[in-house]
Amino acid sequence: MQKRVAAIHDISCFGKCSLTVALPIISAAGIECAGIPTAVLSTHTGGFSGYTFRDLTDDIMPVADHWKKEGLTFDAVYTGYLGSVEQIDLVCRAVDTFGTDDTLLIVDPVMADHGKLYGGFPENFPKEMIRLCAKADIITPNITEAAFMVDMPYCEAPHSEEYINGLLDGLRKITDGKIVLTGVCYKDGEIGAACLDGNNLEYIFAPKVDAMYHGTGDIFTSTLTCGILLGKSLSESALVAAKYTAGCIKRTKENHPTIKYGVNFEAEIPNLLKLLEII
Ligand code: PXL
Repeated sequence: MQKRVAAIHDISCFGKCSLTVALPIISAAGIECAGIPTAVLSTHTGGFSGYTFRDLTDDIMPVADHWKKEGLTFDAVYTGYLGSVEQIDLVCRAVDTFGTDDTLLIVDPVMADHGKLYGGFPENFPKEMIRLCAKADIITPNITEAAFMVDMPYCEAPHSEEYINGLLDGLRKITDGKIVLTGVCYKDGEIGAACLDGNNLEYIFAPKVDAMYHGTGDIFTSTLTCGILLGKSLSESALVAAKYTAGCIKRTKENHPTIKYGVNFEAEIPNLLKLLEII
């Protein structure tokens, strides 16, 4: 049977993040990707000003109720950027509505990076996001998001093992799910993730390309979702995700494009399929 994911994110009409990344990547892996758009923005919020924001909070539960009524089932729900605290609670309810015992909940608590909350998020947002993370089977916070949720300071790379363990200890108090802490960097030239599955901690690393683009977190977790649904382990999936993301960044950097326009993940899709062992 073809696997089926429900991706719950905003759709930023321009800028290659959230649904405009999750849909093509998950589809390329041969997995069906349905979507619940939580908001429609003209662009993402990083680096653009004057963007439009049409809130779709009121549509979340009617979509979930309809899916339930149709008897639709999903192998995974993958949540990303949510526009408000109210949406966090509605997404919890939506997952309870159409999710089954066999539906994996993969939560990327998208809200911050580089030590700062994204524009428009209230200060209490990380504490509210804990409720959704608590329900998750897998969470994929970056260092900033983890630090905000567990009340630890944000530290720049290179990180100490003690700092990463502190973040992981805090996150395990939040969720019984598996944890993929992204943006872990112990030495120059390498960046990756700490993957905690029960008591088993594994690290994966990929070459660190000296560049930063928007939407790369969404590319990472979309790819991780594919790996998991294709039967790979947590750390195998994270390694595929890290390598694909690094490849997208490298290709984009070589062509000198604009940071806020995102990466050329499209041209790297053949490589994604190889990493996922589809071709
Ligand atoms: O890539 C995460 C993301 C998703 N959606 C919106 C964003 C961002 C990051 O800034 O602004 C609207």
